[in-house]
Amino acid sequence: MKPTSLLLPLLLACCPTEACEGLVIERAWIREAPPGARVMAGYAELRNDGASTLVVDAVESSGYFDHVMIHETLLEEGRARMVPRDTLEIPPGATLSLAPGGLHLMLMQPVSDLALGAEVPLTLRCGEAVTETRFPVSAAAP
Ligand SMILES: [Cu+2]
Repeated sequence: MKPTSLLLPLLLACCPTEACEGLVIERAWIREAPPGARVMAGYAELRNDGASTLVVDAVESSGYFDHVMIHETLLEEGRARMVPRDTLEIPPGATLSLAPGGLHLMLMQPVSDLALGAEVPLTLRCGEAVTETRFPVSAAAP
């Protein structure tokens, strides 16, 4: 057997994508929405246990949502307005809260209705690294 034919299966099997360095996701949840809702909101606490600033630059939920945006709710002249954000930055040792009334994940166009208790896989990207987690659909914060 030629060395190259030995190497190929190894290359394919090896190297799972690295996780976002130091990222710990806690208290994740997606707010329950009425059937037919075109958008849902996801919340969590993102802690950086690593030594350098974490930059989450994309969030995906393939098979569950068409796309996911990072939003921030801002209060301007007494009115709440949602503004898209490109990234979430978490300094070392810090915890960033995604919570109602502030930063949140805007989960666009659910592929199907998600019942209370459903576990939705989400992928957070930090450059080349990815962290996969599950957000339960819930009526209130855990
Ligand atoms: Cu939003």
